[in-house]
Amino acid sequence: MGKGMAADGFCCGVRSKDESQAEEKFDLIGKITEGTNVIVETSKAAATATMEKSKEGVTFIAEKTQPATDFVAEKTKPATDFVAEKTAPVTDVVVGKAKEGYSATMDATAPARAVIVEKSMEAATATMDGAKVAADFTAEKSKEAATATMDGAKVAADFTAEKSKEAAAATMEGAKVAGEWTAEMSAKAVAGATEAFEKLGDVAGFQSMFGLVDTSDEGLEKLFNDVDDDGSGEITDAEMKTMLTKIYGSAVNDDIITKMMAAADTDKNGLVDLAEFKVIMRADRVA
Ligand SMILES: [Ca+2]
Ligand SMILES: [Ca+2]
Repeated sequence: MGKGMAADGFCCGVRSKDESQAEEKFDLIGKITEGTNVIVETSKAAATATMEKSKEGVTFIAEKTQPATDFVAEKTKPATDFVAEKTAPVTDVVVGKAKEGYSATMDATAPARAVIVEKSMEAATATMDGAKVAADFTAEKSKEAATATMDGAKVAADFTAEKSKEAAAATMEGAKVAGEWTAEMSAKAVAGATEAFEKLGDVAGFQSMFGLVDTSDEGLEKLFNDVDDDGSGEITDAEMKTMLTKIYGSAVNDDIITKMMAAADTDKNGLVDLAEFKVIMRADRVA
């Protein structure tokens, strides 16, 4: 209780007007609750009764309609059976005809299918044959081309060999002619030198065999060394002959060599030394 209520005198054992009103309200709420409970209970009972009655109704209807349903079923069964009985042969016929149609189609198309297979085989065989012919043709042509190439190469090789042979023969011929010409010229030179030697006498002849030379010490030493092939410091008959053969291209007569050596070899030892060579090359020099 608040102080405000205390101010109204509610706490002093005396029922105030407000307190009486609150009690009335409380009673009223109790009555409402009670009424509501009655309504709920009554509704539940009514719903149960309705369910019960409906069940009874459905059962009743089912009971009453069953004979009718049976009657209808009984009456329609012959019709249904009749339909089934009548359609069964038709179904068999349809299936049979379909089977027959398939067989007939297979039979009818068998020749055509056989022809297609046969023609395919023929086409395949023809293709194989064509490819083989083409391959054989290519191989044949390749072989021919290879043979032609080989033949061409052989002809070219033969031609080259022939021309080489001809060129070699021509070269040999040319060399032979040149050799003969050179030999002829050498022979003439030797003959000329021999003739000059005979006319000039041994000393001047000796000089003429070497032609015009440098008669200084240096020039004669160089020439002497060229003739003295083995560098012994003395010239032998053989060394003299070798040098003159070099100069004239042909062997000089041995008689000339003997005369030249005898003319130069003043100490008569059979050899010509540098001093003897210088003397004879400078003696009474004929231009
Ligand atoms: Ca010598
Ligand atoms: Ca000598």
